[in-house]
Formats: sequence, C-alpha cells, structure tokens
Amino acid sequence: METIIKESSNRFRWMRGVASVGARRLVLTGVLFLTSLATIGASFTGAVFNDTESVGSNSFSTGTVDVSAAPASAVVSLTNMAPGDLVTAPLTVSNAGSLEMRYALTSVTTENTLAAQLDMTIKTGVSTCSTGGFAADGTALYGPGDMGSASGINMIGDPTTGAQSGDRTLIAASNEVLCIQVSLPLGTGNSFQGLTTAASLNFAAEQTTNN
Ligand SMILES: [Ca+2]
Repeated sequence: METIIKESSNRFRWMRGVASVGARRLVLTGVLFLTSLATIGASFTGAVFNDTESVGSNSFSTGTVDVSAAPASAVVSLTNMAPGDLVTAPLTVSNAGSLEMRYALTSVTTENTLAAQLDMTIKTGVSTCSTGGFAADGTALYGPGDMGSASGINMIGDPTTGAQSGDRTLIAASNEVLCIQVSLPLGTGNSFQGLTTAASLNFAAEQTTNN
C-alpha cells in the first residue's frame, strides 16, 4: 500500500516536471515570437526613403509715400504790391517715396480779404516759368482764382482719400514742375491798401495702389 502511494507520488512529481518544462518552452516561444515581430516592425519604420525641403526667405517690406516740394517755402512772395504787380515762380513737386502716389494741393491763408483779391494761377508744362513766359504754353490746373482762404481752398485735386477730379499722379522717384503766378489785379480798390496775407501751400499725398 505504501509502495503504491510512493509510486503514484513520484509519478505526480514527474508529470509536474514535464508540465513545467512545457510551460517554460511555451513562454520562451512566445517571447521569441514577440521579439521577431518587434524586429520586423523596427525594420519597416527605419528603412523607408524620406526627404524634406525648406522654402526660406519669404520676406515682406512696406513701401513709402513721401511728397516733397522745392523750394520748401516762399515760392512766390511780393511785398509792397501795387495793382497790376505780379510774380511768377516754379515749384517742383517730387515723389520721394517708393510707391506711386496721388497728390492734392490746398492753400490756407492767414486771412480772407487780400487772399480773395489776389489772383493765383497754377500751370504744368510751362517751358519758361517766368512772368514773360507764363502765357506762352502749359496747361492750367487752377485759376486764375483766389489765392486761398483761412479755411483752405483745394487748388489741385482733393486731399480726401481716393481719386478725385484733379488729383495728380506721380510714379516713384519722379517729379513735375508747377508754375505759379500771383497777381494783384489792376482794378484793385483803395480798400485793399496796407493788407498782408500769407499762404501755406499744403500738399497731401496718398498711395494709388488699392486706393
Ligand atoms: Ca484724393
């Protein structure tokens, strides 16, 4: 009886040993299989051809609108005027910016009485911008009309944003000469003696692009 029990106990241990070896083999096989999968996966991700390209230097800059006038002041001045006197002088308007511009000119005077009595004419294309040459050629842009007013008179175009009748266009780095003549008409009465007025010729420029 005891022998039978020992025998079956030994057989049980043997069977357990066989089962244990089998489990270890199964685990080892599983590990090897997973390792193989990982290796295959790694070889797929690491072996594709690839490339990149960078498009650089996408730079932007803004242009400029810059109007200048020469001479910068006192283009036409005359003191101690008598009826019949007149003065003529050129004024160069330049586009000193990098963008095409459109400009307007407004005259603002220190008072209204003498400013309204003085006659001002502005022309382009005058070959000889002098009192003697003024009438010979050119195209009138203004006048003869008032020299200005305290609230301002638009002589060339309109400083309002956008294109209006009379606005002048100048491409970048170009200029044009305005020939200006101011006269005190011969018929000016005694009430205008001893008056003084001063005009500021105000240029307003704006871009023409998208405007
Ligand atoms: Ca305008």
